[in-house]
Amino acid sequence: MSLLNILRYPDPRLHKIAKPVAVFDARLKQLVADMAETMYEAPGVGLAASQVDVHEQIIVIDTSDTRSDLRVFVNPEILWASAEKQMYDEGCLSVPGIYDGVERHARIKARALDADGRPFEIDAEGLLAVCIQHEMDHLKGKVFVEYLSPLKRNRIKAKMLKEERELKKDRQREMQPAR
Ligand code: GNR
Ligand code: NI
Repeated sequence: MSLLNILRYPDPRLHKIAKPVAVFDARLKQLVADMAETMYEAPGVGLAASQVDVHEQIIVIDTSDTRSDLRVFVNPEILWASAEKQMYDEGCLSVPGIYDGVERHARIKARALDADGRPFEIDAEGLLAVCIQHEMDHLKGKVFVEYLSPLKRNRIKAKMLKEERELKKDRQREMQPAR
């Protein structure tokens, strides 16, 4: 098991389109295990492979209070979405510290494959429905801040780039011998 590095917005690699998984082998199972470990450690309720620079259609989600209900979605599809929308204050591990309202379908029916390649269907509402839609956006190269106004998005981008510069400085300082 190992923790994976999570790309931070506005990293251009977050906008790559994920390809369907064709082979359900040990490599896929290891990647899913590492994504789950990374999600739980963060901590987050979901993680898309795109966020760890793997551009394949793989998502892990756990919206349970006990953090003991891991769901794996490979090659997910939305089969049905309610006309009714819901507004939810979203966050993203690729945009740490930013939370804002996004409107999405209130209920969905989705189809996906599990880590063994077996198909399943799921009806979702509430946070799970939000999370599935948020993660499927990542696979299409879309980050939730793209639903916000250009003004908000540009402020978020500037804040993230400033933090990036400060993180870089900190990392360089760590590399210096103690004085
Ligand atoms: O941890 C997460 N919380 C969250 C809260 C509201 C709506 C969506 C999410 S997903 C996010 C983890 C993440 O960035 N997944 O891509
Ligand atoms: Ni996210």
